[in-house]
Order: sequence, then structure tokens, then C-alpha cells
Amino acid sequence: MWQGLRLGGRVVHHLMRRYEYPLVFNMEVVLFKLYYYPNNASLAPHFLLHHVGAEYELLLVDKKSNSQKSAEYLKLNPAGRIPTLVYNEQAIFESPAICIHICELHPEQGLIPVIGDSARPLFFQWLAFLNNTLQAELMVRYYPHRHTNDESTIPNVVAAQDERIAEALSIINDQLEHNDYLLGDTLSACDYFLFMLAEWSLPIQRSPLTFKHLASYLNRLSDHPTVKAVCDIEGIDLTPFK
Ligand SMILES: N[C@@H](CCC(=O)N[C@@H](CS)C(=O)NCC(=O)O)C(=O)O
Repeated sequence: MWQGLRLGGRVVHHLMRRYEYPLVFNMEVVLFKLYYYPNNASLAPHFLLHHVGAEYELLLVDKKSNSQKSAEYLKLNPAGRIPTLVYNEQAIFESPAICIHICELHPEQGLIPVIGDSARPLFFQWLAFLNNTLQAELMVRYYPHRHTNDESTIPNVVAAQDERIAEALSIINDQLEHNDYLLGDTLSACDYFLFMLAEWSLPIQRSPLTFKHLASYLNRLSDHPTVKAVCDIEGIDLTPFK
């Protein structure tokens, strides 16, 4: 059984359901289903679904019991990772791809610059940097045992990663010195993605809050209604950003 929570629009239901059943609430089809775990890589897509005002259902993938590796889930996401988005019966995985898809389905929200806008390549640049560099380094930092066959070297892997993460945060900090948001003066999906990764980075020695411009940006974003609402749903404490 997946534990589902339907959000968006006006109604919130708690329910238990099998995901293969047709999804109909009050005779309305729920368009988006997000397979998530609180404060995991599903957080950025969750911010976006909330921001665009989508009708969506959250389906908890119980990481504690390794449900992301269950045969049922692997049919949707052969990588066995969180998140997965199902839209119009099509499942996709990889959080940046999911983010882009949601943005493109809601172009009126301006969360991705349109084709021809000079900010569009920068959008791809920052999203790729966040996902391929910062997120990838964080994954090694938090799962160091996957990156060594000698347990005694785990502290070295962690220490090396802390430095690499600080380097990535420093590049982002420089970008925010003269820009309100990653792309300039407009909020985009990249900012939600960065907020997710910054939250994960809080326990690190050179936390994002030790970088002046990044810290004040995160402080501002932590007051954004979407960030507040989604963090409330996922039980994420925003006080460290205040
Ligand atoms: N590149 C993937 C990574 C997703 C990922 O690693 N998710 C983590 C949670 S944050 C996960 O599912 N970990 C469980 C596992 O590796 O078994 C994405 O961005 O969607």
C-alpha cells in the first residue's frame, strides 16, 4: 500500500491506496502523482507542483523499509531512487527532468525562461550544476560507504567531500552577490532546487549559512509562501535559515 496525500486546489485528503487504481477524487482526475520521501530529491519537484497550483497527489515511498527497491516501484523507476513523477500515466524519474517537465506544463508561471530568452541557457547551466555537481557531491558525502571499500577511509571521504561542497557553494555565493535569484531578478525552478540542496548541506562544516550572500538569499527564500507551505507538509524545520 502507498500512503497518499492529495494536495493542490482546495481539498486535502489522507488516504491509503494502491497506486494502480484509477485516481478519481470528486469525479476529478488528479493529474500529477509524486512519489516522494520527506526532504529527499522529491522536495524540488514538490515545491514546483505547489508553486504552479497543480492538483497533485503525494505517494510516500517508505525509504525506511527500502520500498524504492521494491519490484512494484522499480516498474515505475528502474533506478530505484526517489522521486518519480507520474503525469498522464507516464512515469519519469530524475529530479531535474521532473522539474523541467512541471515548468513546461505551466509556462504561464515563468519558472523556466522561454526558448529564445538569453536566460534559458543559464537556467540549464545552473540546474545542471546543482544536480551534477552539488547534488552529486552531497550524495558521496552522505553515502561515503558506497565510495570506498575500506571502512577506515570513510572519514577521509567525508572530509574531502566537505571541501568539494564548499567549493560549489562558493561559486553559487558569488553568483548571488549581485543577483536576487540564481538567474538574476526572477525566481525560477533553479532556486527551488538550490533551496533543497542547501537544506541538505546544513550539517556540513562550511554550511551554506556561512556564505554571506547565499545565507541572506536562503533567509529570503525561507519566507516564500511555497517554501513555507511545502516544508510544513514535509515536516522540514525552517528555523536554521532565520
Ligand atoms: N539523480 C537522482 C538521484 C535521486 C536520489 O539519489 N534519491 C535518493 C534520495 S535523496 C534515493 O532515492 N536514495 C535511495 C537509494 O539510493 O536507494 C535525482 O536527482 O532524482
